[in-house]
Amino acid sequence: SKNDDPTATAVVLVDQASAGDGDWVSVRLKRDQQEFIDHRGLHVVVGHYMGDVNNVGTNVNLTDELLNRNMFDPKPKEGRDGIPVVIPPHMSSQMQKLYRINRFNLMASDRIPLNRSLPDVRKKLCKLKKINIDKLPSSSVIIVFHDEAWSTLMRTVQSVIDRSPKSLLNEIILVDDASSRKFLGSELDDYVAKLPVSTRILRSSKRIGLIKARLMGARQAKGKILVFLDAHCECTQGWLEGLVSRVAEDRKRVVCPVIDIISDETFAYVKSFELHWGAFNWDLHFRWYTRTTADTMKRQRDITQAFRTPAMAGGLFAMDKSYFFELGGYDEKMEIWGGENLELSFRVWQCGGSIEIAPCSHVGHVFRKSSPYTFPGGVSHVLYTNLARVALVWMDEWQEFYFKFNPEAEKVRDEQQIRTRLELRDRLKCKGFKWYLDNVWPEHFMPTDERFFGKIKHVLSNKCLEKPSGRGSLNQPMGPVMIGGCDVQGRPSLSLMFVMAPEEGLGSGVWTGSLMTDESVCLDTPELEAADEIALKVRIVACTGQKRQRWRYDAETMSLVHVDTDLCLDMPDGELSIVLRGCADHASQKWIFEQIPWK
Ligand code: LR7
Ligand code: MN
Repeated sequence: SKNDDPTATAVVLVDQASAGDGDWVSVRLKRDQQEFIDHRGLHVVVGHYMGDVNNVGTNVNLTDELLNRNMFDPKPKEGRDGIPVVIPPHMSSQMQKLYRINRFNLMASDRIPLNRSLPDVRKKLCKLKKINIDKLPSSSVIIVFHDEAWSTLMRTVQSVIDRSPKSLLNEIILVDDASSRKFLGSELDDYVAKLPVSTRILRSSKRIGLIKARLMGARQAKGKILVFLDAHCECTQGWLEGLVSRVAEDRKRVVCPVIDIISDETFAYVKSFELHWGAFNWDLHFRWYTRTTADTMKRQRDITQAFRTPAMAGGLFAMDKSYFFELGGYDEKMEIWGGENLELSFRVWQCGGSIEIAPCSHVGHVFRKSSPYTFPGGVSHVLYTNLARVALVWMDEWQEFYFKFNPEAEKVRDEQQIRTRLELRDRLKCKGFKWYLDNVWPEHFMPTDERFFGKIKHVLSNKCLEKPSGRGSLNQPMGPVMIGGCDVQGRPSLSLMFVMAPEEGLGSGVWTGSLMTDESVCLDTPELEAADEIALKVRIVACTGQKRQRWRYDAETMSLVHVDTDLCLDMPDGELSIVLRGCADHASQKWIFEQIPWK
């Protein structure tokens, strides 16, 4: 039915291997939406729909050919030492077709042997540092998967076996979250039975999501330490010792490796910086941030030292098994994917533990640009349910901030039953979110009662400063600060918000400090090679705490002065760029700090 008949049911079959990204999304289903993979491996969306249906009607039968596990025999030298795989040009159309199945280059992965060599990417000092493994406890490595490709899954397993000291590896537990691909059934059973390390497969008959799948694995684990990995990882030399030695010293430490990048295109192994730490943004999405220069200097004394991080990425970490359950495992009301990483991070910190990154432990992970699998119930319902639960249980008054600016989460807020998680928080006598922000993440950019939070309005044009949409390294926003309408509908208003923690306190008429916004970026000086009154565009870059990012706002004169240069923020007539100019009592230099209630 093509019209808005509310009783019409659309059954849409989309061949995931030949449909482009987002094809099925163009079907807007009104209610009762369900998604699943049927027995042929087809992505099925059932529900009542409205509007146009595009790209529907082709129902290509793909499965047996395309989902077959080894179309290409691995070649012994392909991908060795982590070098990129090059696919011959004549195979590129098939390569692209295969890419869509898992959202990574399956053809490249299949050509790499399961036991490929990898460089030892650790710093020299890490290799020199001797860890006495005789007294270390052993681990259960838990890998959950839903319809993972054979070659990535088995390369994860093989790298664990090949690069872990025997005495530290108690077992490997694979948790199959209701995969539909045939080769993950008895063929997988037969394969793991022959592995030299005890490897068990636990299977869930219905889709439970990665959170409950990990719980299933954890409950069965025999090792003293739980080590979680995604199903498309590769471990490098020394990875396990680096993690376990830290947990063994203090059972309340949760320890993450440095996560290196396995290219989704070429499967090259790319070492990533050891200086990143994890936190989140205003939408509660996990983000990497860089440490400040001062911090880096301090660490120079011993670069092998583990460092603390406010949050973990979620997939790769080691934790004492008894501590994991003492602390409440995971929130079992969380579905499929997302949010559990922040939930565990907050819980560990607020309830007396710590999270750290061990720079001498490196594990590669295939980063994907999109998800290959279905989210039963719909992506946003799943994700925002999980994030709403994080906010409700752990974030105290900051939950109001989160819900106020994230309407998708607000929608599912009242449905959440969180009593048992709040009881857990009580029982463990956990500290509040304010404590977390003050002590674990003092560099944070969340609004507080002591801070200005709101828009910065240009008096003359009635427009507001806005965070740039461009992205720099680490995917942080970067570029010249923008100016735009202060109340345009349909644009996320969060991009207009700035935060300042005035050194003088909010009560006084003059405020000095950095002007931060979401994702730890700050209003910065333009490049000042020719520092005079030549108009130079003011930029937004990563916050560093340096002098060049200090600003002084005078509510009376309405001027915003760049402290380091004593120049004023200006938007010259008729232009839409923000510059620094010699201060003058000119309307183009007048700004209003418009405070917005954050909770
Ligand atoms: O329903 C599902 N059932 C599953 O078993 C959905 C997923 N899974 C499996 C899946 O097969 C995979 O092995 O769960 C694992 C993680 O799923 P991914 O690889 O699709 O997730 P991701 O790498 O995109 O997401 C990151 O955030 C997730 C939030 O829930 C999890 O915490 C992932 O473990 C996490 N991955 C990492 O931390 C790796 C480093 C990425 C970064 C930064
Ligand atoms: Mn992953």
